[in-house]
Amino acid sequence: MEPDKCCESGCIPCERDSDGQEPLDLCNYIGGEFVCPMGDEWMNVLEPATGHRFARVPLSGEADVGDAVRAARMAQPAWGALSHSERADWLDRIADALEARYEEIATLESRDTGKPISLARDVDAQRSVSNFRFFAGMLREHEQEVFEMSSATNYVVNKPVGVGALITPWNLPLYLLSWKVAPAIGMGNTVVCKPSELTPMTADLLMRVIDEVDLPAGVVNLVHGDGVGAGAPLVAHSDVDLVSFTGGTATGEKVAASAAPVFKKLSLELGGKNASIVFADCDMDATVAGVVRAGFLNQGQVCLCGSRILVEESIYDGFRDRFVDAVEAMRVGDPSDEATDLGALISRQHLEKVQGYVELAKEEGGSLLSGGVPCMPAEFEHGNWMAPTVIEGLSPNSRCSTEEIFGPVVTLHPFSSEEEAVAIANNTRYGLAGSVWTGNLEKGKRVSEAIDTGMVWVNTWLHRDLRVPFGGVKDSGVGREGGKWSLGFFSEAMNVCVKHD
Ligand code: TXE
Repeated sequence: MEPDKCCESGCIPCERDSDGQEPLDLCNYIGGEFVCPMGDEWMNVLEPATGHRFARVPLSGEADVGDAVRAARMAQPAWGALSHSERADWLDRIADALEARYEEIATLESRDTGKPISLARDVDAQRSVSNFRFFAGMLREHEQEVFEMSSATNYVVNKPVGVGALITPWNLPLYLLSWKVAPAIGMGNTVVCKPSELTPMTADLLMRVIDEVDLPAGVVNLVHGDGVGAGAPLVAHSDVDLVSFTGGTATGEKVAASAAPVFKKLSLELGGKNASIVFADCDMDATVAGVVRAGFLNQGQVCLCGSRILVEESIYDGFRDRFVDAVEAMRVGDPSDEATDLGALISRQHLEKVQGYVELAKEEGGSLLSGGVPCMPAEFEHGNWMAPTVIEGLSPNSRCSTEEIFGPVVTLHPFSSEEEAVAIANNTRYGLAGSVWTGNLEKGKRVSEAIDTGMVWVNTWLHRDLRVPFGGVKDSGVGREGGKWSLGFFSEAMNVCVKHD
């Protein structure tokens, strides 16, 4: 059913925006139909760059969640009975249909999140398509594991887990949703998605694509809403078998507390406070560019961002000056402008949180080397703007140096030895990612392996191969997704042992 049909059932009319293309009032997608929520609570979706209303998202409740889980449960047996290659064909159809809307994805994502259009195109749109294609390829290549004994043969059957709850945040909306949906349905599960209420537009687009390609009804369902009203009942639902969650660590704790007592399969990808470690023997030009990108991509709102920059003492002053020059050369501005490097922060509340950390940094003894409020044209005066901010002079134990800020704020710290660099890098409750910059690859590998995180890059950052494990240690999460780890998480490995005649 097309989104506007739900208006005919007498519920709130689906307004359309000025270009007549996008529904302003979003609907849930349940059992292959776009449906209005049962209640009548809505939330305005604001454009971060202007503060203007962009759409309205339903604040669905327990009853909507119940319908979606029921639809997913009903669809699961038939979907789970398809072969890997049949499901791979469905993923490819979704990828093709998404690719046809590449520019639409980029535009919606940029408008909805405030990120620069170039980033939305090259990262968000590109990865959303390639996630479906990649997992289609993996499913086709997937071979049953066999373990021979002299007296018997073991073989492993990867069965679907059942109904999955997929909960995603606002920083990389479709990128992260597609990263979960593709392997989840690829392994024969059916799913209920709960995207961030702040950035629902591309999740809605994905549902329209899924509807357009005629994916069997109930395989992918979506319930819009906030964490308390829709996310929590979804995680707690007795008919949900697995939960894949990406978001803040505090929310992850609640999700784990709800899912663990009933033994739901659980994957948590949470926050980070990642270190970029710069050694004196690095290639200075490439390192400055790489560390700036690691610090400020997506306005610093990526869990992998390197927000603590540890610099070997002997080059500290020279690196700092070049780094600050490069940061100040970045253009903060209109997200729809191709030349923009940094757009707006996701929300007023988040901006205030990030600015609060800058104030705290001053109280903790830090000095601001750059930052402030950028001067924006009148049309952006109600947007959530902040210049990229560089702070030095903080103790590595300070709150600003150890807590996740999740904005365009980095702190610089000198170190005098490898051991000290590793100790500072590990001096946080988080353990997601990191990067090491050096001309000595042996040292790069040695230091990488000493850092307590799930992933480290040497002389690069966010250099992603979709086959590798992705996830964190300590308070950055539980479990791994990516490549065969995703296929493993979204399935139950069953061993069958057949005694030889
Ligand atoms: O995320 P939340 P928020 C970090 C970052 C940020 C902080 C809070 O530090 O400042 O988290 O951000 C849903 N049960 N990251 O509050 O609340 C919610 O509706 C089930 C890091 O925006 O974690 C949304 O769909 N679901 C992160 C999703 O959880 C619940 C990216 C994430 O929202 C729920 C974003 C509940 N009780 C923020 N409460 C990363 N790892 O990349 C909320 N939700």
